[in-house]
Amino acid sequence: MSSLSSVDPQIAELVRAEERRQADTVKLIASENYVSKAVLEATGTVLTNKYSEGYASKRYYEGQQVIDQIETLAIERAKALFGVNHANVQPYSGSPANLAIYMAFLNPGDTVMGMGLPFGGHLTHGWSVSATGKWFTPVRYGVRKDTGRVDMDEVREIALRERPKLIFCGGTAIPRTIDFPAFAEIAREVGAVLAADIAHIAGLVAGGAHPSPVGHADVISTTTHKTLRGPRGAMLMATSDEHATALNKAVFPGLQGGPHNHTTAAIAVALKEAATDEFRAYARQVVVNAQALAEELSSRGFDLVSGGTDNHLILFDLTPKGIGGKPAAQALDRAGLETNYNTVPFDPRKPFDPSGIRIGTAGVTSRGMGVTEMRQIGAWIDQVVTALAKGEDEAEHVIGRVHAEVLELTSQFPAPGL
Ligand code: DSN
Repeated sequence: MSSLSSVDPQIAELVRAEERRQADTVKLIASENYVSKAVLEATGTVLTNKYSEGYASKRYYEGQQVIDQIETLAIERAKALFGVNHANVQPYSGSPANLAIYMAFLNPGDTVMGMGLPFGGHLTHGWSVSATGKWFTPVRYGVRKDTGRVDMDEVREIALRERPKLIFCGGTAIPRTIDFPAFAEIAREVGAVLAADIAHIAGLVAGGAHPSPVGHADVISTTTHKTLRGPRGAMLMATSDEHATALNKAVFPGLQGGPHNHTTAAIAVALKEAATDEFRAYARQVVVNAQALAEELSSRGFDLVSGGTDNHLILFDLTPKGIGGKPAAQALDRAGLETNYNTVPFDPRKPFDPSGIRIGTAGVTSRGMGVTEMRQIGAWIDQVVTALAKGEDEAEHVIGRVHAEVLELTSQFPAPGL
């Protein structure tokens, strides 16, 4: 970063500080990961200088000799990795990708059905504060109180009653396998388009550690930076060619201008990495680690939504521990354990001060950590939370001790790309 350091030492120092912070922290945020050095390098290239509205061989600016090849490579790799006929790699991120699905299939006011945000859905699945909830007519499904899982009979009942034109499955805080065939059957029954939002689990799907929506969902949307371990970006895919034109038109010119070509290149690199045996082993280990961490927390009296996990994600309710999710997440962060506070299903508290915490194992698994480290992390979470419940003085002492132990662990497991 020699040029950055000389032109803007302030920003350069802040970037270095963030790099140190990431190196020294156990990243348990379920939607984050560490990209490889190769992905990082592709992101920081001259491709950022180029405008390329349109699609390969049909652009609105000259000079696309190279960009066309890069975007085509990314598309071909996405098609091969996920086994789809169509891929669009231009959406800037998950929310614009999902908005493009509305643009492709719905008119303003049409009904969309998605999982409610407090149950693990995403804002863009029709939640009230999102444009998708304001400009369309949202109906929601949730999870059962007794199981913490989606009840497909209830989903079917709501769909038959409300007749949505679009159904979303998937979300941001779902610890269990998504039943794509069951959603597809319901969508077919009511004549809806089924969109599978696999942002969280895309790396697990690619690596064979979660069933694929291909052949079930009409459209698949995903970010590229979570379990898939690419740059911040997104993709839209379709099993058949039927929806290709509608999706492409919705992304450009429907919603976006020029694609971010440096991101497209980095997505292509990440997709190449995800097609390896090494990545398949990584995806499996992410799930093994999550299940080990879930067991450790469960054995220490934590109340896990749905009782455990099938994927990379664990959601727990801190009510039985006598504290809220937010103070607990803040205390864990001071101890070097990075999480996010999160609503839990039927949460009586507000989203900005909810009852739960969401964690995931994509990042720690990228650092090479395994079951032994998961058990240790579970013990640290318990120690910090238990101390916090007793009061700040007790917590300060425990946080200091855990933080020193976290630094010792992170020094043994260097993060990729840093
Ligand atoms: N922010 C993402 C997540 O954390 O799951 C969803 O948009």
